[in-house]
Amino acid sequence: MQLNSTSDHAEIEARRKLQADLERFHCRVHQRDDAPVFTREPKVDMQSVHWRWSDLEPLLQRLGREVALAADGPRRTLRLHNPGLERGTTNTFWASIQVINPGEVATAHRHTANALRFIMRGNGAWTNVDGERYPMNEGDLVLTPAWAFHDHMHEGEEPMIWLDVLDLSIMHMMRATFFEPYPQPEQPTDIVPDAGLRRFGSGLMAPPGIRSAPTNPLLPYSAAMAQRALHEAAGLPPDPFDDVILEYRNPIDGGPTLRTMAQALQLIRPGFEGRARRNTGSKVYYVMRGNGSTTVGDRTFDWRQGDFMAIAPWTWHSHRGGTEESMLFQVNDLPTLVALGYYREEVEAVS
Ligand code: 1HN
Repeated sequence: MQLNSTSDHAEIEARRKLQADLERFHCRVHQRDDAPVFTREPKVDMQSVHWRWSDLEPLLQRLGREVALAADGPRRTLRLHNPGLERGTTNTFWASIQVINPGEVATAHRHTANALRFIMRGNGAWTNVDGERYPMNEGDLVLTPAWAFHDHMHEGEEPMIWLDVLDLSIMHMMRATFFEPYPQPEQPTDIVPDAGLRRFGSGLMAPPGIRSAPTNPLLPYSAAMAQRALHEAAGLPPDPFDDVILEYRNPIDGGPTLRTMAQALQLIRPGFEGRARRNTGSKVYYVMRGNGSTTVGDRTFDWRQGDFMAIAPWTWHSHRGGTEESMLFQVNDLPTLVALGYYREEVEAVS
């Protein structure tokens, strides 16, 4: 900072003295050496990270063998930790990989955090969300909206893993953390099974008269449904950034599945060279199959099946196809940014 005159020094000194007098009234004035309140563009602490399946797989096997799943305790999860943050995968949400062994029950509880599960490997587990019991098979998405009771049980033969994403950092920042165990380890199942799926599962037809609901009443989005839709969309002209991409939607209002986090499924085909874009908000990708690369800032992540990537806010990123067709699952916090009026994006100019 340039100091031009003695009056500048006097003013700085006056601010310091004023501050000292203000402390006991719990007030402050800005000091010239305070960190600025505003920056022209976001200053981002979160880092963009690439996690490789070749590193994760042995760690997951160890976790499943060596770490017990206690009733009423935390889930058995490997958290994808962001080195730029104290906690979490991005600045708003946590992504972890949950391991459940045959015969185990992850006991029932609820919390204010919105959650989703995306099944990575294995078959034969069930989740019960507020009395609706849904199978969890590879590629399925199941939602657990805020404050819904949920428990999971595994009736299959082999260990299973799935991705859990929870908006925990938003919940913490809002000082809105509530948690409650269910009185029994498992919830009973509703008399009419799968009510939400029966009412809204087609996505195109629904009982008459329902125009709104406090939260998305549809909890499961099956792999078969989502992948069929994506392959239909592959017949359209490619999206310049994402090749082929569809979002999972709330069937009542067409909005995102959860209030804070959106999910999408994407195909990236060999030869695709996506344009670069940056936006406020953060994303995590899971590579379901195939290979390709994503340039993030000045780095390139060469990804393949089973890998994860986190993209930090306001960071340029673009995708490129590999040697095989790839399918990626994505979670982002755009609904939160949009709801607050903070969403921005900038796209690379066409050359
Ligand atoms: C949680 O409750 C689940 O219910 C999964 O399965 C992962 C990660 C952090 C905090 C709570 C679950 C979680 C979690």
